[in-house]
Amino acid sequence: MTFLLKSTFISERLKMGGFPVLLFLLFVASTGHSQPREIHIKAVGGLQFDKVRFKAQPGEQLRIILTNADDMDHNMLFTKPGRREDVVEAATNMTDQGPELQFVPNTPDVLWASSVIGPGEADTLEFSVPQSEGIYPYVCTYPGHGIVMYGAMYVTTGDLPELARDEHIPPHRRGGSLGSDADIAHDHDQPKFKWHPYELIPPYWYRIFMPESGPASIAVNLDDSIFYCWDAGLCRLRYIWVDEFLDISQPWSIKGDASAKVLGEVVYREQDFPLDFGQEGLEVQYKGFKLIEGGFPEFYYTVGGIDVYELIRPVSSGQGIVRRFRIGEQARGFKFHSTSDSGVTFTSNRGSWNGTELHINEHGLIEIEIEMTWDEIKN
Ligand SMILES: [Cu+2]
Repeated sequence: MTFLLKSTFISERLKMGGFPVLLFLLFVASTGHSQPREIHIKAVGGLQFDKVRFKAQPGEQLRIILTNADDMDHNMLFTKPGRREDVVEAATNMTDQGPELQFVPNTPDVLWASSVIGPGEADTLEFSVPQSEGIYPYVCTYPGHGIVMYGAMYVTTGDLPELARDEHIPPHRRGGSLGSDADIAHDHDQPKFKWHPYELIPPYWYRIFMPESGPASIAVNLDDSIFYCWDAGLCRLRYIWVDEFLDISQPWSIKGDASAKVLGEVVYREQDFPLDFGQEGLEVQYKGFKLIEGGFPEFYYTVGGIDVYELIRPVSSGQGIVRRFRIGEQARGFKFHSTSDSGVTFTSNRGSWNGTELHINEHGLIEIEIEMTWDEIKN
């Protein structure tokens, strides 16, 4: 079939004189008869690709055969050099659209992407390797996987760096073997593999299934002692807890909607959407988040078209958090409803309190900080 098409093309070119034919024959000679080189990569237990790096020649044709040998869903995206983390963040911010779009964010940073494949399934990517040499990451953007499940395609005619010092592969793979969890797929109850043998420095976050929250939850570790769960579906804080962060072995090792386990003690649960712009039933829309001011997530959403940015940080001393809201100029004042009987003390740098309600009667851009503190939990 392919041959036939090429013959037709040549015969048409022949009518146009010798020069294009020569060019075309050169083209056929260089690429026409070479099959793409096949590279087999498996998604395996412990959120990893069995192959964490490989070398490719500039311009070479490749066929990547991705097989899912794990017991949960995965995908695989190649990104432009240095763009892996941005792509993972963009995938995280897809929320509701994510599953439909195979968790592939719409950004030019994504070069090629597979579909989400379930256990035992496979998908194939075929492409010409870029001419420009560089390190092209590949990553699984299934929720919660991107921070650990990745590898690197080295487009180079030179040598690869020493494995132990390769910054472009997951730290736990620099020893040269898989994450030594061969039996995790058969042993859900006692995962032997530690997900993060390297130290994570807060603030950091997981996009993960959380108890008492919607499917689009983000769990944030503020400072290793204060943590919160933010629901990106409803655009609101769900709860705050202290002492210890999460047990994440369950949602990462079992297919389905198992939740992470909150390890510490919950000190606050917010009962309702806290902002009141004086109108019922305003539509709340999640827009994404950005890491700012020391790596803390600032959430961006709209309420009836009014821009809201919410940043949560720990208080500088003691037990508590500061929530900074930046409200767009479309607002004509608003109220903040604190959850009563929560055992948490609320103070703010502007507005006036009326019981559990904070009234802000200002127009234009408003930036307000609300401090929430609690007594130390005694164990
Ligand atoms: Cu994955």
